[in-house]
Amino acid sequence: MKGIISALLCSFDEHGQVNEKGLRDIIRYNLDTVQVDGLYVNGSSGENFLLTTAQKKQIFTIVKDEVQSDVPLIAQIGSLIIEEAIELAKFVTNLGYDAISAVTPFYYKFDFEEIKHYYNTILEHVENKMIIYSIPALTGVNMSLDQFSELFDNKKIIGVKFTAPDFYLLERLRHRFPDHLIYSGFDEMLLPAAVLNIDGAIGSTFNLNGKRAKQILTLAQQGHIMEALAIQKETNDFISAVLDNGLYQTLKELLVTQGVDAGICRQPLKTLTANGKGIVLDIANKYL
Ligand code: SI3
Repeated sequence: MKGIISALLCSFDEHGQVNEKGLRDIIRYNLDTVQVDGLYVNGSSGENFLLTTAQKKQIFTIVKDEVQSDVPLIAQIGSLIIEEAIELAKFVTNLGYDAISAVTPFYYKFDFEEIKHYYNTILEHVENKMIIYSIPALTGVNMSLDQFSELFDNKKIIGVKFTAPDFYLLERLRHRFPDHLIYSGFDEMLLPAAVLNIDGAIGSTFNLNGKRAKQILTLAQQGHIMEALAIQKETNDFISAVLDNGLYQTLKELLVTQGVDAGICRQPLKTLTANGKGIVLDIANKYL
């Protein structure tokens, strides 16, 4: 489960329903055109926190059916409702997902004991491996090196998706846990993370830009930092244009320009205006 892993986008129709054909198209684009090393399903990019339990299960099922065993699959099952997290963890484990992942519980400012209890409770109910999903900017949960270490005491917790600009902590984690899987989560900071010897990266923009991301990771691993930096610069020009126009909406519309039926986002995420779609065409012409 190393390398460049797409945080999979999902296609929704104008009623907010999963567009199965569109989702299969997005998966095929990731596997056949971008050639990513794995898929992270129902993360932020999959609009997970806007989905019903039934929709989450539908997406997990379609992805496994389309991918089979071609690349590793990680299922994000985290939920504030612990019963839902457990139900989804069992569901994807039965489907054959290679690992589960759960975002740190958020909103209520849980203390560390509560967060640890959350992970350990999920894992008591399921025979699968867990990747912690740490994204402090969105959850408000900042964990220290020692707290990661306490979580890693549970042998089923095999790694972390580290989505934070804290390279000191990232280096300390890498040094202390050489055998855990450490993924970078901010695509625009892939190179500095790669220099710290991460195992891979999980990100939204890889649905389109995964080839450049792979080059950055490989060049950094080979010590060709300046070559990697040139590709990171081009990547960041792409990412900043995407962010300025609306992240997930723009990524989906970019897929549409490539013939992929990527649909629209679920409410309350906005849909692109005609002007926004025009900007997408410019981005596509420049970077795809
Ligand atoms: O689906 C996911 O969980 C992710 O894509 C997480 C990933 O860290 C992304 N974060 C968010 C909030 O979307 C990044 O890939 C991010 O979109 C990218 O670095 C642009 O800022």
